[in-house]
Amino acid sequence: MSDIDNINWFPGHMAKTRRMIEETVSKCDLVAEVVDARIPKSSSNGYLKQFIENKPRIIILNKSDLADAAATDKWKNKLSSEGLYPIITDCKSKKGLNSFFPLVAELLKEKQERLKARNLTGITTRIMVVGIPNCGKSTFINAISGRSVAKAEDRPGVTRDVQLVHLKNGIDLFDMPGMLMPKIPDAESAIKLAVTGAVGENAFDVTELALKFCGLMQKTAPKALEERYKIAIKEENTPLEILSEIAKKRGFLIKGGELDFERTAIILLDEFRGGKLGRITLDEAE
Ligand SMILES: Nc1nc2c(ncn2[C@@H]2O[C@H](COP(=O)(O)OP(=O)(O)OP(=O)(O)O)[C@@H](O)[C@H]2O)c(=O)[nH]1
Ligand SMILES: [Mg+2]
Repeated sequence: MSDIDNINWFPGHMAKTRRMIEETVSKCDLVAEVVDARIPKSSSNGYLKQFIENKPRIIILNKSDLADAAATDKWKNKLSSEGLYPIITDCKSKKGLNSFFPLVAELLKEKQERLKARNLTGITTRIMVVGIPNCGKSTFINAISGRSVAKAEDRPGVTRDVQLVHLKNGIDLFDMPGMLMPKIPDAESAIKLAVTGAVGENAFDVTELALKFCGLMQKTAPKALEERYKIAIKEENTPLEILSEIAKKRGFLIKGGELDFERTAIILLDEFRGGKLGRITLDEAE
């Protein structure tokens, strides 16, 4: 188990994933990048740009049910202004999915017309679905295809190979394994990726991560912790004091009456991931 600052973000299978993405992109008409709406910046694989050539790039702001709605709208505007094509989705309740196929049709209209002019009709459209681990790529594919075709589970690293999914409307989707960038740009992004579930649980110490999460929440959304755990957070509080308060309120003790930090850490991260702390966006759209 390593320190969160020393996680190996790019294990061997990611190099393989990178090769698969490089190979698949050349076969595709467009790229759909799924990002976690709670962390649109930290979960966007800027690293992908170099592979994506000039294909149109749809950004799927997924898990929007867990993110702050106003913040997600801001992100959508920001991404649009950057020449990307964002949509907002919640694949659990299937919200926002209706806008996907019309957007694809619009983006590929010229190409289709060129093909039609040459009498080349009935050609399959190919879309590569990429993103960091656990952001919901496979769930998205299942939701828009209306079938359970791609394996999806609540842990990173579920999809390990490219999976081709044929849809009835003449579109082929490539479900790709999740990929992180080889170097996470800053410590805060690393914490955000770990707390939202993009990195395997065994990669870091859970109590240490929860302490960093307390520090992050103190800065970004202290009210969410205050309301959930009925505690008061002051600016001068340390992360350890915050975690201690949560442990006390929940009565998490180990033998001898000491606070059970590990149990508190597990519950805190679990509750955040499950949306029990409310809808929280950790990346601000500047
Ligand atoms: N709350 C919420 N959960 C979602 C949403 N979309 C997917 N999930 C959950 O996120 C978890 C991961 O989903 P997957 O579809 O396996 O993610 P993936 O990106 O394919 O993951 P890898 O294949 O491991 O890279 C599952 O537990 C899904 O149910 C969403 O919009 N909202
Ligand atoms: Mg998957």
